[in-house]
Amino acid sequence: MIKIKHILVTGVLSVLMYSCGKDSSSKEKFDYEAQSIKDNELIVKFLKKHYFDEKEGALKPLADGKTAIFNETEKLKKQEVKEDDVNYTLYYYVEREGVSSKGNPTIVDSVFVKYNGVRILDEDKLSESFDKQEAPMWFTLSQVLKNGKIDGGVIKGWSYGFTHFKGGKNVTKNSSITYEDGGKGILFIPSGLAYKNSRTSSIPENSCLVFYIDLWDHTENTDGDNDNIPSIKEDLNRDKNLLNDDTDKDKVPNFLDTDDDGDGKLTKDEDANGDGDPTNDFSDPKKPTVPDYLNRDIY
Ligand SMILES: [Ca+2]
Ligand SMILES: [Ca+2]
Ligand SMILES: [Ca+2]
Ligand SMILES: [Ca+2]
Repeated sequence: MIKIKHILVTGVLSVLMYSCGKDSSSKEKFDYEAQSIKDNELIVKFLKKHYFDEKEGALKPLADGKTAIFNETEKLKKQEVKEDDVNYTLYYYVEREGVSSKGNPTIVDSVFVKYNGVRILDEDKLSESFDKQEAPMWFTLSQVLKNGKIDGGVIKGWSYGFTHFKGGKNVTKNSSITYEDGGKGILFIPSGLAYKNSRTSSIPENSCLVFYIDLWDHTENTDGDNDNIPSIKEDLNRDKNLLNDDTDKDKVPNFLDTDDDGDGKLTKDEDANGDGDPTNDFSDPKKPTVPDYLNRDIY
């Protein structure tokens, strides 16, 4: 009798463990491509069933005499993006592009923004706000170093989305910072360019997000590691992925690495001609096209 009980217990345990194992392996095999297609269908349906109410600055269910946002072809644009071999479509609505003479931020610049984030619950409905920032705040659109570790930074939908807008005019008087005519619009972000199949405290997995955004300003040529080379120029292979450029293979990507070739001399000091720009110094006659800051033989 006791023996049979023992066998039963073991049997139950192994089933539990097996199903745990199965769960984690099915998570690894998550079909991002299928989710991307599903998300795109949902976003398109949503765009066809809503219009943008300019007075209230909000998306509303389509009503008589209104134009679905999907058909506002002058203002609604899309960007095809490839991330980890999966194709995504990001939609963005440009209510106002912005007037800043600095032009558009790059995917790695820092931006000064206000926002309100909601989720698409279904094609007919948005959630309540899950995150709202009414006073503008600075964000870097790339990953950042936090306590020596690489932090994921903002969602990819933001990195790409903000590059379609410009900041405004700084009209600050007294102490309260104010900008006029900054970029203003809406980002429609598939889950794969947001939190993917993981959840946060306020957002379930596989959520398509909608952000009402105001871009007030950005830092031109944001330099993530202060080595006098703008982050965007440390994307050596120009694939818009800054994480796969690591010249000295020290697991710190160049845009966050203060000594890119690992020769012990800081990149900002590998500036033979002293013009403050380490990208135009080529001291090695054997490697005339390799700048000193990427050449271990020169230090
Ligand atoms: Ca660097
Ligand atoms: Ca160096
Ligand atoms: Ca130089
Ligand atoms: Ca060097």
